Amino acid sequence: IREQLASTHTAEIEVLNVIGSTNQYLKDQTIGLNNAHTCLAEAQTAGKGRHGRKWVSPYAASLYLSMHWSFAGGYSVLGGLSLAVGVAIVDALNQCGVKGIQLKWPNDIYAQGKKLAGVLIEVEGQIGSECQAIIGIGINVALPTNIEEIGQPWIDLSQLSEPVIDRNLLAGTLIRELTKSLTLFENCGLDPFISKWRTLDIYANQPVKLLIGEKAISGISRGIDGNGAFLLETELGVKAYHGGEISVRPI
Ligand code: BT5
Repeated sequence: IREQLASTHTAEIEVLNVIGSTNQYLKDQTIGLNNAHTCLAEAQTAGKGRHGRKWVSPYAASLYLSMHWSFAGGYSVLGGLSLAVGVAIVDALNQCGVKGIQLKWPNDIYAQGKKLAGVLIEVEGQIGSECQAIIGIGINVALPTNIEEIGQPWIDLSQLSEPVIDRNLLAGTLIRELTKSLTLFENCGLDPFISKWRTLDIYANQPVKLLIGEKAISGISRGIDGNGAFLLETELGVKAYHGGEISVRPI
């Protein structure tokens, strides 16, 4: 099914040098963009993560990519999109020979317990019954040794594959996998991605702490439900948690 669906889209690709943020670049021009329209940059001067956090984006050291996709049905159909994108990233990395990747709910890509890549999905206002999503991905390829403070343990592909992976090959593979996965997600939702996501879950059955604003709840991670919500087991039973304001930490 994936191959058949993929044949309906051709990605238009813009390759830029230094810009503020590839997500912002597409956000500034969503009207008129076709699905799978992609931009890549060599460096970002204002690379962003979630909730105003910064994505450290030195020159020619990583992949900075954003893809536009418009979803019929509005915001309500986008639950779990970052999980489907995570699976697409792992598929692309596997095809490029990088193994041992894990996913951390809801939007992080890890290797050897350190952050390798991140996903930032931004949704623009609804136009008719459609909403415009910008799917931003940063993957560390070979960060310089004098990199500025990142604030958490990180890893890059140069530490995971020898010789270091070619960025053009990775970009091409990622664009193909994303196009397939977003087409599949648009047609079938999160369902086709769930079992694979569960096999990649870094916290499967581990004790964790959920941070919800000022509140912290401890329990055992029980993966995700069919909508992509995080499942936490406490003495009160298993409860599903949704929402971008939630972070998960190991105990
Ligand atoms: C993310 O946010 O992980 C989403 C990152 C998305 C970046 C891409 S690059 C292309 C596109 N254009 C953009 O402007 N953004 C997207 P979050 O879960 O909030 O994680 C942010 C945290 O990750 C920071 O507070 C740091 O601790 C850490 N971090 C920052 N830069 C990093 C890097 N290069 N490698 C690993 N961790 C990093």
